[in-house]
Parts: sequence; structure tokens; C-alpha cells
Amino acid sequence: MNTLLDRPAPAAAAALTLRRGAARVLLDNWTGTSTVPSRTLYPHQWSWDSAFIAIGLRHLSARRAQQELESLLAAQWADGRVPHIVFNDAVPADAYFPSPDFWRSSRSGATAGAPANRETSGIVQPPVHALAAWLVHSADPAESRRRGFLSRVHPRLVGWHDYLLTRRDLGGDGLVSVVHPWEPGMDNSPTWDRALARVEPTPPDTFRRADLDHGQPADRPTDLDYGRYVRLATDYRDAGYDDRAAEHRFAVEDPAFNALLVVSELALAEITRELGLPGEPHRERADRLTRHLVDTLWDAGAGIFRVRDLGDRSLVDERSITGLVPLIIPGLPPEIVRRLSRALHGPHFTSPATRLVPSYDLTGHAFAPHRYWRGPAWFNTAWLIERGLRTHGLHGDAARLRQGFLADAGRTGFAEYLDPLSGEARGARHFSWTAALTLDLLCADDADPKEPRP
Ligand code: 9WN
Repeated sequence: MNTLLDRPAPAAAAALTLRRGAARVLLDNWTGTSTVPSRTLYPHQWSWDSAFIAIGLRHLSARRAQQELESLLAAQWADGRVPHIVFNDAVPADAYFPSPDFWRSSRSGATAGAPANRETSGIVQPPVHALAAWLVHSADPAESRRRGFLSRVHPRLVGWHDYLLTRRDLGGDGLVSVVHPWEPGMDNSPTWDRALARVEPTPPDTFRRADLDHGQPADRPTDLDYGRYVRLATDYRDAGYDDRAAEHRFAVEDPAFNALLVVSELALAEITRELGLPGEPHRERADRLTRHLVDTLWDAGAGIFRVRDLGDRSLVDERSITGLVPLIIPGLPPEIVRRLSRALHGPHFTSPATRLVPSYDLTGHAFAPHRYWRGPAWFNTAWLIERGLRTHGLHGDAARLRQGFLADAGRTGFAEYLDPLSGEARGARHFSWTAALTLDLLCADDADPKEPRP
């Protein structure tokens, strides 16, 4: 057992300090209905952030964790999409760019079913929500049943996955595509560069970036990247956010996005079963998606999953953390598990200064230790890899990653990400998902990750 009480006194005291610090971050970043990723850089509600935050919040208050997910799902569009940002109308318009008056969801998204009474973005982020909902339920099943939590979120989660598996199967091969680099949540990863180069950037003097008021320009995406992000979002908006009408100039199949849909489909099977309905269709969808992922995106020569660019339907020759995240899939063929585990320990992803996994190949031509998703090591992806290692019984590696995660989170004041060469904290501090996932890993043991943690 690995509970706080069973540990030797100094370790237990350190764990308690860490737990208190993480709880403080989540209390400070709570707005009354949800949690902002960062009070400075990201002052609204973000989709996959809320899922990670709920996974940690469940250890403090199952009820608040439920609220975190339900407030996000309340802004779901009628076509099933869960928007990547839900705007807080009490926050000044210039606090974050692109703001509600750029996305204009309630007007431009009306035909696609955007809510009339909430402003949101029109794009999506990775589907971690069903996994989060199942973990939140498992933390306190009695409270969850009493409040009818799963029966309320179930239809919304089904609608969300249906949207992705139908409207977003742009390649026609059973995999989900993302249509903007913000959608996979790894904004400026070098894996998007090739597809993004086809996009004509919007001139930088036509918009004002708010991120540079808080973040270091050298750590953030460049103005050229932003020009392309703005162009893609403008075109999507002007097509009414309609995936059938929009001419997507950027469309890629991302391994992590699809892998997270697999584990969320498996979670949805559990949710469905708990509600007395048949879970089999969701398990079958998960199996099908896993097969497509392996058949289409696995690069056996390189031993990593690749991104596929639908512009020319070829695999992108870059190694990124997105290619390792499928380790989280329980039904992955053992040979692929072995290769991914080898890749994790090889020269491309072994950092000298942290056990967290860098977001991009340390030896890659575009590696940049500070620049956002072009090298820095992030805590949410480390949590996903840790879970994947446990899923496949690699408990020693999982424990080492967990210890490294907890040490880095505490040492850096719950930083957004780290320079993988020096271990230095970068980006925002008091970052919500870092704190939330710290709480979760403090409660982790070596049990099967499908089981609720103590
Ligand atoms: C754009 C909130 C989000 C995360 C993303 C991360 C970053 C936004 C930005 O912050 O993206 O969505 O302004 O850079 O890349 O993963 O969800 O924390």
C-alpha cells in the first residue's frame, strides 16, 4: 500500500504539504462554477483542462468535480461538439485573445447548434471527459448516484463522441480529424508545421495577442503561428462552423486525440453499464478505433505513432509526445507496448533534467526547450503516460515517473511546463491541471488503473 499514513513520517509530511499546495491552487482558481487553468494567462474555462481538473478535484470534493464537468457540458452545441473554451462574461473582453467577439458563437454557430445564451469558441479539444466522468463517479459512487450525475452527463457524452466519430471523420478511415492546431491541445507542435505551412497567415497588425501580456514571447507560439491560427478560425467561423460546408485547409489525424477517444469510449461503456444499459456498443467502437489507429498511424519502422496530414494523406516524419500517448489504450498489441516503452527510454525522449516526457524529440530539427509544445515537458501528458505504463503493468516505470512528477510539481509551484534540458519552470505558475493531477498521483497506487483509486 502506498497511502499517506503508511509512508515514513518525512515522506508523509512532504506529501501533505504538496497536497495542501495543490488544493490551494484549485481553490484559488475556482470561479464558483468551474476552474480557470490560470488566473492570468487563461481566465476562462477550457475543455480538456476541465477534464483533468475534475480528475484531481474528485479527491477534494466529488461534488465540485461533478460541477466542473457539468458546467462545461452545459455549453455543448446541439450538433454534439463540446467547445474548447466556454467564456466567462464577467471577464473583460481584452483579457484573452481570441475573445467572444471574434468567435461570435451564438450568431455564427447558430445553425450548427451553438447555445444562444453562452459564448464559446467553435473548435474542440481532446475528449478526456468520459474518462474524467467515470473517475469522478468512482471516487464517490453513492454521492454520484444520489445526485444522478451519470444519468445527466451520459447523453451529452454520447452526443460528443457521436459528433467526433461522424462529422469529424474527414479522412473516411474511421479516425477523428482535428481542424485547428488548438484542437489537439498542443498548439505549436512541429508535427503541425507541414500542414500549417499551406495556410495563408492573417497579418499580425489585424489582431492583438493578449497572451504576450502574461507569457514570455520566447516561450509562446510566434506571430506567424498566430496569423495562421487566426486565419483557420476565421474561415471556420465564416463557414458557420459547419464541418460539411467548411473547406478545411488544415486537417490532420492526431494519435493522442484518437487514443483519448478510445479510453473515453471504454469509460462510456462503464458509465452505460452502471446505468443499466448495454455497454457493448462502446467497447466495440473502442476496439474499432484502436484497430484504425494501429493500421493507419503506427510507424513500425520508427516505433512510434505518427500524425497523418490529410492534405496529402501521408504520415508526418516527426516524433512528438502525441505518438506516445496511445500507450494509454488497454487493448494495444503487446509488441507496440514494448516499442513505445523503448521509445520512452531512448534518446528522443529521455530528458537530462526531469522524468517528465518532452513534448517533442530532443534530437529533432525543430526542438526548442522553451517554446511551448516544441520541446517543453508538460504535466498532463506525463499523467497520461503514467496511466499508460500502469495499464500495461509497467509499474516500476510508472512509479519513477510519478515520483518525478510530484517532485517537479512541488519544486516549481505547479508550473505549466518545464524546460526539459534544465528542469527550469516555464509558462504560468499555479497552473490548475498540474495541481489537480498532483492530487491524483498522490492518491495513486499500483492498482489496475481501471479500478477507482483509494
Ligand atoms: C489555446 C489552457 C490551454 C490548454 C492548451 C494549451 C494552451 C491555448 C493558448 O492553453 O492553449 O487553446 O492560448 O495557448 O496549449 O493545451 O488547454 O490551459
